[in-house]
Amino acid sequence: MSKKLIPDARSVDFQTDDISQLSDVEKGIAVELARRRVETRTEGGLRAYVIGVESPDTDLHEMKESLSELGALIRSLGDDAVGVTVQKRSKITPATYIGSGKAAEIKQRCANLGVDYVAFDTELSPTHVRNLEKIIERPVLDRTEVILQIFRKNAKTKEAQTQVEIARLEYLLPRISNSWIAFERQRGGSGGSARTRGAGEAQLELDRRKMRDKISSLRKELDKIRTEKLTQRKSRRAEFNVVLVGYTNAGKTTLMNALTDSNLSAKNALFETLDSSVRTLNVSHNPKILITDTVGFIRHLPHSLIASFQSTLDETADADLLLHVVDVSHPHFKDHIEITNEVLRGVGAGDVPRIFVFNKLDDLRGEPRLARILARSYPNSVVLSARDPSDVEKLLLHIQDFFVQNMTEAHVQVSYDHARLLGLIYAHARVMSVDWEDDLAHFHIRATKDFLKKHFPETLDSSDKTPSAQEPSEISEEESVSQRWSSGAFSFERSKP
Ligand SMILES: Nc1nc2c(ncn2[C@@H]2O[C@H](COP(=O)(O)OP(=O)(O)OP(=O)(O)O)[C@@H](O)[C@H]2O)c(=O)[nH]1
Ligand SMILES: [Mg+2]
Repeated sequence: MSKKLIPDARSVDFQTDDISQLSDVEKGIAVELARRRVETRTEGGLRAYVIGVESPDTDLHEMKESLSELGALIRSLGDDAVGVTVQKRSKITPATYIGSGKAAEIKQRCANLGVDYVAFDTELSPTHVRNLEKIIERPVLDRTEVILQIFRKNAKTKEAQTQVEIARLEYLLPRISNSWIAFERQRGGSGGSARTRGAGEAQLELDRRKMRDKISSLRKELDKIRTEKLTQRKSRRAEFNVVLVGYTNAGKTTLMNALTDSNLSAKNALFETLDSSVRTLNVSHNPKILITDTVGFIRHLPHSLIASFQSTLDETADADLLLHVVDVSHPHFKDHIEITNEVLRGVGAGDVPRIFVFNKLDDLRGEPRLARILARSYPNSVVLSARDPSDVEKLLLHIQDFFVQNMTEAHVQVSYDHARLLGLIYAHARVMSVDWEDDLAHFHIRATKDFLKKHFPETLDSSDKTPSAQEPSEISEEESVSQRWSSGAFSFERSKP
């Protein structure tokens, strides 16, 4: 059963069940209170109504997918999406985004369906939200706000909570102005007296300053946490670092659990994981191989969230290998690959070597050939089900294979004059240590054999100058891995958990 937000406003002396009987002032306050309740609740169970807008240049496929994703985001909050309206518009209405007639229609529909809040599948300006709330008489959220709420609900560690709180306050900062002035003006009657207005604006400035102060103190806290994390990350420099990346709900955590016998929370929900976790892979290998599970991606990921999750995403850019996990049972998995690639490029991880892990093979109803097509189209990939232990073993071998075939350590010297080469080292190799001496820098690096072959061929012996495992081969990747494994080319053993 849904909890009714608007009638709850009676607990602060609204005398009637039916908000339409309230005066405009009371309605405004009731909606404002309902909004605060939606924002600060700790449980789901609300009823949401979803709105999409179709313009002449809208890509219909993209719009449908984005709308159904908004429904999934709402379900991940524990709420129900009880209806949807898509309005066709040739242009956006400046005051209300959708037409005011359509907004009035939506108000009626929401009243009939007992809706608690309306979620727009777009980014709304503070003015849009204020005007829409006046007409619809319910809290109006945009996609970013829904995502922020999920992040808030799922952040468990101090770092993730601080990152989310910064993103939330930054989102609210330009918005409190309107809600506060509207709230104050409603309190002072329509338009408000000059005195009320003055007081409201002074209060607004104070609130904004408080918010900015809070953001900067949270940033300082986050910097401290990051410094500690950086120290931890530096201490992991000697190990190989693998990071799981991919669209949200692709199965990253399920794979992490299967690869490392862990028990992290994996659910059919979006953004279940926000806090990164590091585990050791169950293989005896020197150096150790560490694996990190982290936050997933989605289309239209708010910029404020990307910015506040920068340090988490830095781990991705710093990795030796990415496992790009893809849910192939999803009809639009190719879009997910593109969106993930785009975010990876944006955080500077575009060039990190990667293996595609096409997951949920067991759920590929009616597509028996897809596994073969994928393996052929993506040479450096594994097609599997995270639920099948023999498939997980196969992935483990693939990861080991990658490190044996591709990565090596070397000592190289570069003169200060070679700024470009110095830049390339920092961009494409892992610097284990560096000693500056006279006009030479002595590096101890770990890099792909391809990188060394190109820039420091003298560091490789002749057997390493053969083509790398990254390049597509005549036989399928799967076959090549198992052949090399059975031929005893590896020095790995599956270690006891
Ligand atoms: N059928 C099937 N379901 C899977 C498989 N792998 C994962 N799942 C399910 O997919 C859902 C999402 O799995 P997670 O491991 O939480 O996905 P994630 O990528 O970590 O998701 P976020 O942390 O939310 O970004 C869960 O319900 C898993 O049980 C698989 O191989 N086959
Ligand atoms: Mg996860």
